[in-house]
Order: sequence, then C-alpha cells, then structure tokens
Amino acid sequence: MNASVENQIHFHELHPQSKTHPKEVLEGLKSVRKNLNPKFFYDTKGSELFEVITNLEEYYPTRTERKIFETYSQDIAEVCGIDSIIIEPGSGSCEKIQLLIPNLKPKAYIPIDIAGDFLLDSVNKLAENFPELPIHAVQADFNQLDNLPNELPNGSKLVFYPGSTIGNMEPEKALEFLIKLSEWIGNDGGILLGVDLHKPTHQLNAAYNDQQGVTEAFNLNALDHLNDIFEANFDKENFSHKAFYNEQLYRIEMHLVSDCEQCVEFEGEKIQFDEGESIHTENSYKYTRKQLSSLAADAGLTLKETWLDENELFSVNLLVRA
Ligand code: SAH
Ligand code: AVI
Repeated sequence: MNASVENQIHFHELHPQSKTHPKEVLEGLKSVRKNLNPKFFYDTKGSELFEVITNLEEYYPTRTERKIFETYSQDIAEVCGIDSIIIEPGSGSCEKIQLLIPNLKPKAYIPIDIAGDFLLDSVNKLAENFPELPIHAVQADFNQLDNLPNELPNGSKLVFYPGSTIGNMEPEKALEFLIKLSEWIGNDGGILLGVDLHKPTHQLNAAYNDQQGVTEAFNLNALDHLNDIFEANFDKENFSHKAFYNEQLYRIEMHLVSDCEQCVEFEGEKIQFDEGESIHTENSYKYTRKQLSSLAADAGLTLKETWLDENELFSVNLLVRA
C-alpha cells in the first residue's frame, strides 16, 4: 500500500477466520441434518469462484442487478440522498457500489466482509478508482457485529446490501438482521437492499447448476476451507454438489452429498457419513414482492421505493424506518 492509500484506507480486523472456534462448525456437523454456515464458502479461493459465478450465463442475479444500478443510478441517488456514509455488509469485490458512487457522492464507505484478504484487495482497487473516498474496511462476521467502528465521519447512513445476500439467511435471521440495520441507520438513513425474486423453478435450478461446474467447485471449496482453518480431513473427491429449488419453502438449497459411507475427522471428533447423506451448505431464499414488504414491515421499515429490471427477475429496494 502506498502512503496516500494508507491514509485513505483504515482496516479493522475483528473476526479472523483462522480464529473461528471449532464449536461453531461442530454443532452443525454433529446434528441430525448436517449443516454448515455459508460464510465458510468464502476464503480467497471461494471469493474468486463467486466472482466467476457472477459472470456465468446461467447466473442472472448479478448482471440483472448491475443493469438496475446502471439504469437508475441518478434516480437512486435522488431518492436515497447524497453525502451519506455507505455501509456494505458482505461487500465482496466492492464493484457494485462503484456504479453508484459518482451519483451518491458518499462521505465514506464501510465495507464489511468475512474474507479478509479478498476484502483488502478489493478496497485497494476501489481506492485507485476513487482516491478521495475515505474507506473503513471491516473484516468481520456481519452476524456477530453489533457496532460500527467508532471513528466514522458524521452523517446519515445508507446501508448498501445488494446481491440478495439477505436470501442466504433464514427468514427469521433476516428479520433480526434488518432490525439491527435499522438501528445502524437511525431515523434519517436508509437500506438499499437487493433481493432476488421468486421465479420458475427451471430458471433457478439452472442458476445454481451451471454447465461449467463453477458452482460445484464453489460448494466443494468449503471443505478445503474447513481443512485449512481446522484440524480436519475432508476429501472433496468423496462429495458431490447438489442444488435444487424447494418450491414449498421458496429457496434454493445447496448440499454436499457424501458419495460413500465415510468417517471424517474434525478437531479430534469423528463425523460419520452414510452414503447419500448430505451437509446442507446454503439456502438462497427468493422473495415475492409481497413477502418482502411484509418482512420490511415486521422489522419496522417501509419500502419507500422499488426498482426492477424489465423482466422482474430482481429487485432493488429502499427501506426506511416506518
Ligand atoms: N455484495 C457483493 C458480494 C456478494 S457475495 C455483491 O453483491 O456482488 C456475498 C459476500 O458476503 C461475500 O463476499 C462473502 O465473503 C460475504 N459474507 C458471507 N457471509 C458473511 C458473514 N457472515 N459475515 C461477513 N461477510 C459475509
Ligand atoms: C451470495 N449469495 C447471494 C449467492 C446466492 O445466489 O445465494 C451465493 C451463491 N451460491 C451459489 N451461487 C451463488
């Protein structure tokens, strides 16, 4: 980092993944229906694979949401207001915000992400493009983060939460999270929320089962990540990717299915798998517009404005306190 970028970027490392307590993972692996928090997809390799996913033909959400930002950037800035502090939970490559910065003219940008090295790379690129923008990058698990860094400039807060990352939370967790975000923004802020919409099953299934197998590699990479940060010996050759739309629950489910009966060691514990038994690695909830406005209302928020693409695949919503 050169000196000027060093002054521009403040890095706060709050929850290094290497320090994750094994208990966090063991509980899921030892339960009757084995499960893993989807945050474990995101080491540097996983974050890079996600970037490849965003460019796949089958994966419509990213390009659709980008198009909404490109089309309505001016309008979004008028409705959200300029000069705010932008906070992005799960900021990934920090690319989408760059479509809005020229109109939103933020006072500062606070990206929050679990994948620390990727976050640092991303903010370095952002700083090159916007050398005047103060950046406070926070490496943290946004579910465990109660307070924002202290030394932020004054001003109204806009939470930028695109990508339908909220869909990776159970609806009751999404509600809790929105309530926390509402505390962060106070009475004069807003939440600009990207939400993927319910649609025909074949289109959803294709988006999570791409022909090139990138989503498969992304799913399997979680096992390598576990081996890296814990004493564990998962062999990804012995697991297969499975993803399907659960129409009753309005969610894509991703699983890693054990191809055989096997025993995996994890931090001194033996985890037994039957052939065909799976680890449930992710849900990606899809919302109808009605479900979304009732989620917002339950959190004490109102949908002030919604921007859609022409095929109504994806929505960008401004939520403010009711
Ligand atoms: N906002 C970007 C990236 C979305 S991908 C976009 O819309 O394109 C989801 C991002 O959330 C990843 O970068 C991942 O590392 C991050 N993430 C997932 N779970 C997280 C958690 N619990 N805490 C912090 N970041 C998380
Ligand atoms: C980050 N998140 C919103 C993505 C999604 O679509 O649920 C993660 C992903 N999983 C598989 N493909 C992409």
